[in-house]
Amino acid sequence: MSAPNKSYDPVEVEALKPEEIERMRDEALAAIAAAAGLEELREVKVAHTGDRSPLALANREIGALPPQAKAEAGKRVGQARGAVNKALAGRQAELEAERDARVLVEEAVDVTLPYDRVPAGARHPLTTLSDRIEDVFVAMGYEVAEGPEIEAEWFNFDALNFPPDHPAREMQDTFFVKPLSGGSETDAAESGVVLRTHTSPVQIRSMIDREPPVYVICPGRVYRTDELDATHTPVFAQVELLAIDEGLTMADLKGTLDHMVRALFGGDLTTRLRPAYFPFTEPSAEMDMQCFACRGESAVNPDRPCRTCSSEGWIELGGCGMVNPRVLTACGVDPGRYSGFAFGFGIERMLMFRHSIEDMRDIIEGDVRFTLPFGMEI
Ligand code: FA5
Repeated sequence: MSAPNKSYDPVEVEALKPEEIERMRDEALAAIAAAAGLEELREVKVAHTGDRSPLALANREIGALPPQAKAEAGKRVGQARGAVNKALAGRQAELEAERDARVLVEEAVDVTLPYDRVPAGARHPLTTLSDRIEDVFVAMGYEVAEGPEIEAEWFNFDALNFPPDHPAREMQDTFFVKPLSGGSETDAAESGVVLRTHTSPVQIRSMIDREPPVYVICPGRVYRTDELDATHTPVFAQVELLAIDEGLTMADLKGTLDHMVRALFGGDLTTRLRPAYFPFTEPSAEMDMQCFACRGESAVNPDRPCRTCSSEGWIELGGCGMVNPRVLTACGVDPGRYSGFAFGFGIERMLMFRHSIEDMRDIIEGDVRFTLPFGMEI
């Protein structure tokens, strides 16, 4: 074992001289006090307390000192490091407080300022209702079909068994776009042009475009020269339903209508058919649904009047019937093999009785105060 190095003088170790330790401490304290931000303080911390900092390096020298010198040198370095760490923590707290105060000012929100965002829109209740109706039929396997709003007279009338001079054409007051060209009224190419008065021409287009069986639902906008009033508008929306298959009967029509009103209005509501006339269906009927508000009770109980159905117990919904064989023939469908049913109604009227809307003008005027309460139904 070698003898301790008695000639070793700790005072001679440069880094451990008291004035040197003081200089390191003061340099660190000055750098800490001068750090203007938290990022800068982080760098100062690494430089003056990290493994390669002057005080850390001086600390390492202590291990090589003889025992009698270690305590004093350790105390001196320890005090210097303690002072530096304390100053660091103090400056850190100061800078954090400054940052928080600055963020509060810089990111302050003036909640009294008027907002500039465009309010979220809502779908129009007519669209929502039309989508719901489509959903009911799509769930039964029907396909959604569409057609043009500017329509050949042949599709709007002739193919639907409205003969040119027949008074039935007067049933729907028509906007004429282009009169007959003087050619044959049995040919779409030679036909006049109208704004379609109903969605029934989409029946014709669907039968011509598809091989039977055909199951389509045709929603769309239609036009009539009706005056705008509480129950009429010249532009309104209809939904048409068409089913063509082998062996379809009025019972299938009735069952389909019953299902529709139950799906849309709930419960075990029923429908009834009253004789009517449409050139394109034979037999034809007007369809009424049982009142969903009083369930028919107001008609038999004078003590329970009902505003929804005017105490009739029934609400008129639209026209329907078995597709006239002449229409099938005009579309190239063999009436000996196929039969079908059709149904059409107005969406504005359904929306009116569904939500107790008294004036149709409220629906079409586009005032958001009317549409907003219907919310953002999808
Ligand atoms: C038709 O338009 C037939 N195409 C319906 C049809 C289809 C019958 C298939 C048979 C088979 P109508 O002209 O009755 O029928 O009109 C149907 C519905 O449109 C009416 O019940 C009513 O709800 C709505 N309607 C008619 N005129 C207006 C109008 N000016 N404003 C708002 N809704 C209207």
